[in-house]
Amino acid sequence: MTSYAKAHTNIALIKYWGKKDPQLMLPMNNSISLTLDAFYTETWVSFQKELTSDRFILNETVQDTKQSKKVVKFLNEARAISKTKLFAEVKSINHVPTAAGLASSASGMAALAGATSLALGLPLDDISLSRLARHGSGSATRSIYGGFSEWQKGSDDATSYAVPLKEDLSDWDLAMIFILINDQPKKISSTAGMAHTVETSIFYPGWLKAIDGDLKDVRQAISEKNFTLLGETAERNALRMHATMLGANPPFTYLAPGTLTALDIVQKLREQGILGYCTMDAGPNVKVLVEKANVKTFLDALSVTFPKENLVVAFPGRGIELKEK
Ligand code: FM0
Repeated sequence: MTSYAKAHTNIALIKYWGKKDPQLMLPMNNSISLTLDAFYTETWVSFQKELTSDRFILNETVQDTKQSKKVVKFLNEARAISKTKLFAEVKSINHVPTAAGLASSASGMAALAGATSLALGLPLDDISLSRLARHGSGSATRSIYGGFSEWQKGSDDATSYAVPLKEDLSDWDLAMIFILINDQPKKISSTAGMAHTVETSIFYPGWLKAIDGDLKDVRQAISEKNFTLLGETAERNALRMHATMLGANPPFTYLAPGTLTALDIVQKLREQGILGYCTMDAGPNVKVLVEKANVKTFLDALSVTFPKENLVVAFPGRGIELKEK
């Protein structure tokens, strides 16, 4: 029997940046994200007596030991919880440019947690799935849900998971435009980048000091459907996260010249009263939060500078789907 899961990626409006406990994957701060329909991962998992080690096949290519490391680490956690010794075959199709800062680990690890839980008979409620996904990747906790969700940092394994904030967005016409500036895998993984930042950045204490205010504003914006408050807070929070990296030693940045060009275009539109707000993750790509009615105006303005095929429009997406196949 093969178990199947499909999970969409999410983009954080309040970022997760830093671990308090790398072993348990507990974050320094809560984060809030929007799950999107455009990018997702499909994963098939089967535990088989015949296997003598785990096998990971990504986009129809067998992965070597190094490429399979995160998946095997996750499977070891799942085996420990379910007390099985069987190895698994994991097949994934990633409908996301891998490791380009488009949060493929979020959809990938959420789908892996879902399909593995189904295969091993582990609990399938949202909180259990979110907790298990956390062992794969922090951002994956939030991809269990559709719409907006918040990862509550918690204080131990049992209390660190995401909860839905607003799953049904049929009454709010939001969209996110992805500007693909570079789809090459990044040089510094988000895991390594955040660890280095927590350890060395003189701005990291400032990041933590501001987080409660940013969280409060985004929660309020979501409950009131206040687009301006949502966007302003998200952009401010993203830039603060990127500032922590500039304050690290040695300093580093994921931002590229194209990132700043995109920020500039969006800011100029805002000056004309056409509202959009930017957020960037551990990569140079920019995601612009807009209202659906303005998507075309933004695409027209951005396509003067960026190739049309590098602009992808996404809408709020659904939570994880599980199936026995
Ligand atoms: O998504 O070390 O989940 O909140 O994307 O695997 O737990 O890849 F901008 C960075 C994603 C962090 C913000 O970190 O790291 C966010 C980020 P892991 P992830």
